[in-house]
Order: sequence, then structure tokens, then C-alpha cells
Amino acid sequence: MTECTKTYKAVAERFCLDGEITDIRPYGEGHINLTLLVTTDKKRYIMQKMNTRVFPDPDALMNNICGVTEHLRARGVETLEVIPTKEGAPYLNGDEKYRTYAFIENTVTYQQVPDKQTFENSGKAFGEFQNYLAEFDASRLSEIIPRFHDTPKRFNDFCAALEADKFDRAKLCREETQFILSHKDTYGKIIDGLKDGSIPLRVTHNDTKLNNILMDAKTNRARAVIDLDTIMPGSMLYDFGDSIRFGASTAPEDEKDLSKVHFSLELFAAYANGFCGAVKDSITKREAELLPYSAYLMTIECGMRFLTDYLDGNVYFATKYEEHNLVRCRTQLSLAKQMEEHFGDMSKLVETALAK
Ligand code: ADP
Ligand code: GN1
Ligand code: MG
Repeated sequence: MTECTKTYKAVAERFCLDGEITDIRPYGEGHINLTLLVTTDKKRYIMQKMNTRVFPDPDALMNNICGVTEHLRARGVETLEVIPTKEGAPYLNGDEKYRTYAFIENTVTYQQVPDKQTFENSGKAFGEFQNYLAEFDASRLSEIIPRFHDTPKRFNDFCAALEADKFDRAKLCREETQFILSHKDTYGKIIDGLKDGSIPLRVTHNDTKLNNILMDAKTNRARAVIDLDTIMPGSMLYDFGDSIRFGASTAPEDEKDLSKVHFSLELFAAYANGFCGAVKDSITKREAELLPYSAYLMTIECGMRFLTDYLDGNVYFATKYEEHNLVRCRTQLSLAKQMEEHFGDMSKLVETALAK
């Protein structure tokens, strides 16, 4: 056993696990928390070192998660099960903060959409998840990352990183920078709509990429929506748009060869069918109109966040190599450019999905 594994084992032993620990190893492709698969002779668990740079208030974070998971469980919905520490706390509050969940067995997570039906299933599940959250009392939630999807704010953060240019990288991303700067007048539509009341403020997941949902390993139907860290008041448009930016692409988020990165209208239609079918009784006319734009906005916002992090020296998203965030930014901007050309088609597909 390496020193590192020994440390994690000592941490894992502080939680109420069933059985003796037999193995601990890194798991999954999340960009934020350090995720470990802990195996005992009886069960499996997910243990995470929580990213306190991103989530500086773990009490508030775990309070949100416990509240939402209890709400879901009471309605018979499969969800994350927080495993308490031996002292009965929802997370281990040492110099570093850890939490543990029961491993949801017989499920898979995809880093890329395997087929249309699976993506439609995920759309239905995120739409239904939105309906469950609509019944959750928003006043019980802390705003874990303020202004998370405030795109004009994200744009200002990008401009500040560009101006500081701490690592002398601005010269390596001039084309991407130009694209982001030249589209700045389009960034305010959702946040302005929330402010003037033309778009309803709802409780939303805010990070609806495909690897934040567990699909049944046999049927590919959705089993559980996970990564509940960013549940906050927001717009339904964020949840729709973020799923599209990740899933309606023919390549992974970090594909280096842009000739493989295509925005797929077929995949867009599949997700729209699933999502719209689930929310058609609550979605407003304005929200429905903005679904295509939300996909474009969430894609470009994510692109600018990746580029900001590249300029800042890769301090926010987990990266495997120096240019990783730049590569991710490029796929996002390429997708956003393609979406701009298909707003008309996307609107028709949304209309069809809502009419079903
Ligand atoms: P991050 O915030 O870093 O994205 P996640 O909470 O999304 O971390 O977890 C990372 C990955 O770990 C997920 O994409 C999924 O594959 C896996 N995972 C997380 N929780 C569970 C769970 N309870 N059961 C099974 N797999 C899980
Ligand atoms: C992060 O945590 P994860 O890997 O599911 C990020 C999202 C980004 C996404 C890009 C808290 O999601 O906002 O859209 O990476 N989460 C946070 O892949 O910033
Ligand atoms: Mg995740």
C-alpha cells in the first residue's frame, strides 16, 4: 500500500462503512472534487476530498445536499446516500474535508453520449429532476457559488485574467479571445430575464453534464442524478443548455482534433424530446423560446471559464496537461459557432418536442 493510499484508508475508516476496507483507488472524470472508490469486503463507496477552493463553506454545501437528498428519497426517487462519520457528521471536518456516499451499483456514467436513446433518457431524468426541485423550499438552500451562471460576470472574470496575463499565455489564445470579446453583447439575456422577472427563478442543478447522471448498466435508463454540489436558485435554461453543450457533440469535451467536433442536431432533438416531455406543464413560453439560445450561452460560458483558468494557470478545473483547459475551450467555442448557425432548426425541434 502506498503512503497516499494509507492516508486515504485512515480517512475512510473514520466513516460508518460496512466491512473491512480492501481497496482504494481514484475514480471517475469529475473536474472539481478528488473522487475515490473505496471497496470493503461487503460494499463499495465513493469518498471525495471536497474542493474547498471551489466550495469554501462545506457546512452549507452538505446541508444543501442532505436537504435535497432527503426531499428526493421521501418521493421514492433514487439519490445519493450520505454516509456519516463515526461521530454522526455528514462530512469529515479536518484540515481537509472529506465526504462519503454509498456507491450506486449496477450503473454507468458516460463521458460521451453512446446513442440517441440514452441521451433522451438523460433529458427526461434532468427534466423530472427539475420538477422535483420545484417542490423544494428554496429558502432552505445556501447559494453555494454566488453568480455561478451569471455569464456577464464570467466575462468580466475572463477580461481580468486576460489583463493580468499572469503566465504570459494571452499570446497563445488570441483567436479564442477575439471570439469571446466579439460576442459580449449576447451574454446577458438569461441573467437580465431573471432580474426583470421575464424568466422565472427556480431551484436548478446547474451542472447537468452527462457524467453527472448514473444510467442503469443494463437498460441505459437514468437511475440517479448526482453531483448535487451546485443545486441553487437559477434558471431551467441553465440545466437544459449545459446538457446540450456536453452531450450534443460528436466528440469529448477535450478532443484535440476539432475536425471531429460537430454539434449534432439529432442529439439535440433527442435531449429536447426527453427534457421537454418532462417539463411541458411548467415551462413558460419565454423559457421555451430561449432553449436553443441557452445551449449556445452555456457552451460559450464554459469555453470562457476554461480559457480563464488556462490564463490563471489551471487552478480551478482538474487538468491532465498544461494546455488541457485551452483544448477544452476550443471544443466549446467550435460548438458555439456551429450552434449559432442552427438556431432556426433548434427552435423547430423544440416546438416539435413540446407538441408531443
Ligand atoms: P465532481 O464534482 O468532481 O464532478 P462527482 O460528484 O461528479 O465529482 O463524481 C465524479 C464521478 O464519480 C461521477 O461522474 C461518477 O462517475 C462517479 N460517482 C460519484 N458518485 C457516485 C455514486 N454515489 N455512485 C457511483 N458513482 C458515483
Ligand atoms: C465542472 O464538477 P464537474 O466536473 O461535474 C464544473 C461545471 C463545468 C464542468 C465542465 C462546480 O463540473 O460548472 O460546466 O466542470 N463544476 C463546477 O466540464 O464548477
Ligand atoms: Mg461531476
